[in-house]
This record gives sequence, structure tokens and C-alpha cells, in this order.
Amino acid sequence: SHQNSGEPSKQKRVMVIGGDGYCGWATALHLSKKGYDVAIVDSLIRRLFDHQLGLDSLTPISSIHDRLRCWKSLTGKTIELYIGDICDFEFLAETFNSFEPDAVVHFGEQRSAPYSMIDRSRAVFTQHNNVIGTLNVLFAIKEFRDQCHLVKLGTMGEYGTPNIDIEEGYITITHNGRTDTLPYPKQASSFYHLSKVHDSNNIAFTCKAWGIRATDLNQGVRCTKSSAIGLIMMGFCVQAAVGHPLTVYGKGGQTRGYLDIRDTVQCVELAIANPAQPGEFRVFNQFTEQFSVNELASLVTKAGAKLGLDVKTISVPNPRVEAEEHYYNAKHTKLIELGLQPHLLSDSLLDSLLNFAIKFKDRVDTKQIMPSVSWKKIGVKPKTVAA
Ligand code: NAD
Ligand code: USQ
Repeated sequence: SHQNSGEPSKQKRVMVIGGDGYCGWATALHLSKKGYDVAIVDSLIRRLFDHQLGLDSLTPISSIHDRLRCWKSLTGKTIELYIGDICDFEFLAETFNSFEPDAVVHFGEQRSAPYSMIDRSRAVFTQHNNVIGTLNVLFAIKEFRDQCHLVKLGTMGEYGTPNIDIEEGYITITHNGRTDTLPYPKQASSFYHLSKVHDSNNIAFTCKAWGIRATDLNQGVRCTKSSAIGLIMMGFCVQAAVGHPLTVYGKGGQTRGYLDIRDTVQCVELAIANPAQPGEFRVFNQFTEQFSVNELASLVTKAGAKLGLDVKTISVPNPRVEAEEHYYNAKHTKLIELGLQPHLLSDSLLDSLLNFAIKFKDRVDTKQIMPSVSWKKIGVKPKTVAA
């Protein structure tokens, strides 16, 4: 079978929904470089959230038009661009009929857990945007491109933190003497994470009912150089750079799966090159290492010391509702079997994240560092969090 050999087996047309975002942009470039025909579909709404919340990314982000022009001048390759909201079915139908994708990689969702917990209207927006957007993609595939493979970004957070091993999507259970392989139980803990659970259910059902081919990539937290909300790894590096103590929420035993952005793009390419069968709902757990919050804090403290930073840690009352000490052992072998070669978190990567944070530390708004969104206090009154 075709496995990550560099060139796609046949020319494939890949639509990257959410291609102006952090993971989507990196993926669009990677696939374009590998010889796929790529189109980006994005509403650019992420840029609006950041304005609304008074958040700036750590580095300035050029406009999507400038980025695409730059790519063309560097490589000679064209990436097509469709600007619009996938919740608008007419727009989505147009993009399908115009681009005729063989695969759709769907990153185009509101991805912040704290954002979804700000107030009722943000919770509703998150679930509407994510669930209806994905439902529209499923209808578009059924109607216009029934062989098109959906590669959907899910999250490890769909599983929560059960006191047994986490499997990849399914678990075989024997109950009262009978045995079946069932969807792994989901215990998401934010309205954002729940939107991913709802998506997974809708995708599983349409694979069965309509013969759609789909891969759900339950991604862990990825290490990134981007903005302020969530994403603990870069958050800790930024705190270290500006001399703020690292904010460990509660006891700090919260353990999650993590991966490098270079592995995100590899995983997506592997999924596209080895598509699911018609009617198959495949689930891969997409992360390469697991760490607790305390472990991350101690890694950043050590890396900071090497750069002459005196990094302190404080425990802040946990703004979230989550287990702070728990068992965690999640399988992640299916992508490795397809050929994933992980970039594990190394001293040199941490060094470069920290140096990056130091370089851009003047752009950091230190008022945004302490958590401002409470899982318990969320209410119906619209909240302006920038204050
Ligand atoms: P991001 O916010 O940087 O990118 C998402 C992009 O989707 C944005 O450019 C946004 O404008 C676009 N978008 C949102 N709703 C849309 C709509 N209705 N129509 C068209 N475009 C829309 O997020 P990211 O960090 O790159 O994450 C991408 C995906 O991966 C998300 O689905 C996220 O849930 C998932 N994921 C991310 C992580 C992580 O650590 N960042 C981990 C697991 C899963
Ligand atoms: N945390 C701290 N201190 C901080 C920030 C976070 O202790 O200053 C803790 C959180 O309580 C949580 C963990 O660190 O237990 C991870 O938080 P995070 O903000 O890095 O990540 P999270 O909100 O879970 O969401 C991110 C992405 C989301 C993706 C998810 C993968 O924003 O899109 O789905 O990671 S996962 O967590 O595996 O579900």
C-alpha cells in the first residue's frame, strides 16, 4: 500500500477547511509541497475572535492573501482559496462543485475550550458552528462527492480521563455473557470538547447509513507558538519569558497527550494517503507523548534555568472542572503502524520555544495570563472578557 513515500499515488485534490488556522495552514503547505492540489476554505472567523477578546498572537500573522502569494513566489505552487462559512450550505456546495475534492481535511471549528465556557452565547456559538459545519460537510460529500474521504480533527478530550486504558475509538466489552465492540465511552468536559463528541456521532452514523468514508483524528494538545488562550505548553514558555510564575491549575496531575505540529501534518498526510474504506468510520488517537501539568512545569523550569531565567511555579485555583489526579494510559499505535515518525519533545525544541517567547515577549499582554473563564460560573449574561 502507499505509505508516506513522498509523492501521492495519484494526483489528489485536498480541501483544507480551516486552512487559515494554526494546524490548517501548516497542513495546507505540507500537502502542497508534497504535490497534492490544495484548496483552503476558511471564514477567517478566528481572526475576529482574537480581536473580540483583545488577544494578539505572539507573532504577527499576515493576511491569508499575503501568505498565499508568498507561497506561490517561493514554490511556484498555487493554493486555491474559498472564503466563507461552512455553516452556509450554499457556499459549501459551491466550493465542492468548483474544487471537486478527493479528500476533505476538516480543521474548521471553534477550537478553544475556555472560549466555549465564557457565557451562554459562546457555548451556543461553539456547538452550532462546529456541529452544523460538520453536518454540512457530510451532506456535501453525500450529495456531490460520495467517494471523497473525510479526515476530521477530533480531540483526545472526547474520552475524558476514565480509570481504564483508552483505546482508539472502540472498546470490546463482555456484558452478561455477550460480547460486542462498541464506541469507546465519551466524557468530554467543556462545551467545545462536547461539540467534538457530537461530531463523532454524526460522522459514525453517516458512515453506516450513507457509506461515507471517514477518519476521526483524536488529536492531543499540540505544541505551538501561537496565542494566549489555552495551549499550556506555549503558555508556560510565555510565562517564563515575561517572569510570571507558571500557573498550575489545582494539583497539576492533569495528564494529556501532546504532539508536535510537524507530526500533525504527517498524521493528516498518512490518513489521506491510506484512506478509510466506504462506510468505514476509522478513529486514530493522534498524539505522541503524555505529560502531566506538573511535569510540563518542571521541564520549562529546567529549560529556563539553562537560559538564565529563574522560573517559579504557583498553584492557582482550577477554573475548570476536571480530575487533578487520575490514571491515564491512552493507546496511540495506529498512526505509528501507518509510518508516523514522531518528533518527541526534546531539550532543543523547548529551548527554541522559550527563545521564541523571549524574542516576542513585548507583545505579551500580562493581564491575560491569569485564567478569566470559570467552568462553574458560566452564565447567560453576555461577558466581555477583554476587560
Ligand atoms: P485555529 O482556530 O487556529 O483554526 C481553525 C480555523 O477554522 C480558523 O482559521 C477559523 O477561522 C476556521 N473556522 C472556524 N469555523 C469555521 C466555519 N464555520 N467555516 C469556515 N472556517 C471556520 O485552530 P487550530 O488550533 O489550528 O485547530 C484546528 C482543529 O484541530 C480544530 O478543529 C481543533 O479543535 C482541532 N484540534 C486542535 C488541537 C490543538 O492543540 N490546537 C488539539 C486537538 C484538536
Ligand atoms: N492548564 C494549567 N495551567 C494553564 C493552562 C492549562 O494547568 O495555565 C491545564 C488545564 O487545566 C488542562 C491542561 O492544562 O488540564 C491542558 O490545557 P490546554 O489549555 O493546553 O488545552 P485544552 O483547553 O484542553 O485544549 C487544547 C486545544 C483543543 C484541543 C485540546 C486537546 O485548544 O483544541 O482539543 O487541547 S485535549 O486536551 O487532548 O482534548
